[in-house]
Amino acid sequence: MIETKKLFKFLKKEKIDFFTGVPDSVLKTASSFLESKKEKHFITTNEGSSIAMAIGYYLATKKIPCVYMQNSGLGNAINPLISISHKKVYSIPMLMIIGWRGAPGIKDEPQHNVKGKITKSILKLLNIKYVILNNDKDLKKLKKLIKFSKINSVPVAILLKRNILINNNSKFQKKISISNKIQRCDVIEILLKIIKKNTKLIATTGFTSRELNQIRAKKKSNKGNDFYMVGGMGHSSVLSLGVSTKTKHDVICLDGDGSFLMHLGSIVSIGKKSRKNFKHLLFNNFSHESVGGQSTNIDKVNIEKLIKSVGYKYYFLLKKKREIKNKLKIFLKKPGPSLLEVRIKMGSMKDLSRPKNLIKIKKNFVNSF
Ligand SMILES: Cc1ncc(C[n+]2csc(CCOP(=O)(O)OP(=O)(O)O)c2C)c(N)n1
Repeated sequence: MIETKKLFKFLKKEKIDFFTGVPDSVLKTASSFLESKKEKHFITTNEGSSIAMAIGYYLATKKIPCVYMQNSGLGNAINPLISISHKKVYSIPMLMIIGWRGAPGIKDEPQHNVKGKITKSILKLLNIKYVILNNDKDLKKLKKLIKFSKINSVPVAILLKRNILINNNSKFQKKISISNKIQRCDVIEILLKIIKKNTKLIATTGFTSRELNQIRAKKKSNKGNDFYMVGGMGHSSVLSLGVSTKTKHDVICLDGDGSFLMHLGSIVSIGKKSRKNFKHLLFNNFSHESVGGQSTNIDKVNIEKLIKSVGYKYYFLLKKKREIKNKLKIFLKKPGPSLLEVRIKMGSMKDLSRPKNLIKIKKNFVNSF
């Protein structure tokens, strides 16, 4: 195990003091630590942007930036990593800290097992040297690796498994709290009761999928068919678009603000291509709650103006618990493309399970048309 503060102190000594990335539960303590370093830290909307931001930082300072991400975000990062920072293109040095979900030997979810198994191979293919940090002693290897990055002007990486980075200093364990009363599950429970029988529900990565799945397990409603985006964060809306253009039934995308922003360009496709049956329900808690509650930077965004400017017809806002049913009914009745922003507080259902048997889930969904 490595104390988070110690790692950052070490990086500072190595003159690495600019950080950008997308949060991950494995790196939760690092996020908390960085929260106080406003000037030196920026959360981008996706991992490709983090790499690009880091490249920009290097170009302007000649200093090595640090990019952090979950290994599933390597998919987003790969384009600028290959096409800009690669040794044979612009040769840009940087240090990546990668949360290693699904590392061999560690029990994890199917989507993480797939990526976890090939994470080292991906880095090898990209010619990115890495160290696996397990304890303080490994910092020596990291020192050498950073030197290699500087001398050869190339990206290098740290792989961190779950529970390696620890925090014995509770001072920087801050929780964001938003003062209103709605919880995600309150809305989902009512939604399932009032939708039409053949409605298709597509839920985003993290707690939204898990809560929808858990509420289904209680068998309180048999209306609607679900598809859970256990991975592919940020793509639930455009996947819903794909479904909605091929069915007459209502298609509701249950999105999160982090996910909504991750591939924001999708709303342009939705505005252009979607039909009346496309409904976008955005659970906005201003944070990446599923991985620790880090900010998504959506606080200054005028969501209504944004979506209307790309062709959505209606925008609704739900803030009060007593209005849930009414607002949902109006949202479902009005033709799409439309978006209902639900301001939710942090907090999820207790003992939250995860969708199991994904092939069965897919079969049920496919056969529901
Ligand atoms: C490409 C990618 N990057 C990062 C993650 C890790 N991750 C899983 S859920 C999540 C937060 C999602 O935030 P939001 O959409 O706002 O939903 P909330 O967690 O608040 O319900 C993150 C960052 C991931 N699964 N995939």
